[in-house]
Parts: sequence; C-alpha cells; structure tokens
Amino acid sequence: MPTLWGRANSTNVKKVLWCLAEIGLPFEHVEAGGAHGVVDTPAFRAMNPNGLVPVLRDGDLVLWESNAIVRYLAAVHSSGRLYPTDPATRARGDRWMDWCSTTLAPVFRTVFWGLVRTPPEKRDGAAIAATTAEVSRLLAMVDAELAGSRHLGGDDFSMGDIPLGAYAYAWFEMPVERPPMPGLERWYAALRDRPAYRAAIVTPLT
Ligand SMILES: N[C@@H](CCC(=O)N[C@@H](CS)C(=O)NCC(=O)O)C(=O)O
Repeated sequence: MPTLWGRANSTNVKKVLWCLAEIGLPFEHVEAGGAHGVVDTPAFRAMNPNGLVPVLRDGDLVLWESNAIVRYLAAVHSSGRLYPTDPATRARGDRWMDWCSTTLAPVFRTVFWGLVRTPPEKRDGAAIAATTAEVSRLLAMVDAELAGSRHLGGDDFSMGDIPLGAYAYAWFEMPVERPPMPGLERWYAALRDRPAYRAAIVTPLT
C-alpha cells in the first residue's frame, strides 16, 4: 500500500488525494507540512530534499512533485482512463498540468495566501487585486480551451484535469471578482459532480 505525506489543505497534496480517490486505491496518509511539521526532519529530507509536500512512497519508489505523482499513479493504476493511451490525447492534458505549475500557480499563490492565509488587517489589497486580474487573464485561456472541449485532454476526464481542477475549487470559493467564463464554469460544475472531487477537493479553504 503506498504512503502519502502531506497536509490535506495543500492544493498540491489535494491533487494526489483526488487522484487516489478517482482510482480507489487504498493508501496510508501521514499529515506533514505546515503546522504538522515533519518536513524538516532528516528522515523526510532524505525522501524529499526540497522539504515540501506531497511525497509518495510506493515500494522502493519515493516520489515528490505533485504532477509527477499524479502521472505515476495514473499510469500504473488507470491506463486508458486517467492516463490516456493515445500519446496525442495524453499530451493535450499533460501540457495543462505543466502550465498549471509553471504559469498559474506562482500568480495564484499571492491571491490564495492573501485572502485565505493572511488576516484582513495584514492584507496587501493592491497586490491581491493585481494578481486576481492576472489569474483571470490566465484562466481565460483555460476557458477558451474548454469552449471547444469537454475536458482539458479532450472529451473524457483524465489526469490532465486534476491540477487545474484543484486550483479551480479555490478560485470559485474565494471572495474575488470573477469575470463570466462559461467553459470554465461548465467544466467546474462537472468536476463537482464527481464523488472523488467532493471527497478530496471540496473541503474548507485553510
Ligand atoms: N512543485 C511542488 C510544490 C510543492 C509545494 O510547494 N508544497 C507546499 C504545500 S502546497 C509545501 O510543502 N509547503 C511547505 C509546508 O507545507 O510545510 C509540487 O507540485 O509538489
């Protein structure tokens, strides 16, 4: 049985929790990171020198980087469903996984930390407003993709939907001004119909 280290309120950990729930794979969960600590211990650093969660151990394999973990789990346990066998279909979704980490997440972080993890009197309103506008601009690209595609990898739900789906929950839950994005909203509503999404992602933002 694999072991997952990571606090369940982290968006990157939520991606893995959601993936595991979609697969229906039993696993051991060790809370780590934030108030749970653990990430600075020598034992944890030996697994992940970055000192970040999530970390997954499966037999002799120790993996960090949430998207790499999702890809691995999907490939091993859900080939043909979460992990599309057609390389072109898989790549369509895969690029959104990378885009989520490299382009959206660094900007999104300012909005999320500002509104969810910073007391109102300490918030930098100007920075939050500017980055919220930037997140809207970025999400408009996702909306345009979803105008012509039911999911980010094509017609069917796949691993390509997981990273952005985890961020979408925070986006729609936070008290921000959201321009209408019909494609994004339709896709998000479909994700919310998934029991695995509700179990892993739809939890209070903290
Ligand atoms: N690119 C990494 C980022 C991992 C990351 O930044 N994790 C954060 C939580 S979202 C973390 O471990 N923060 C330190 C902590 O929680 O103690 C991934 O996708 O796994």
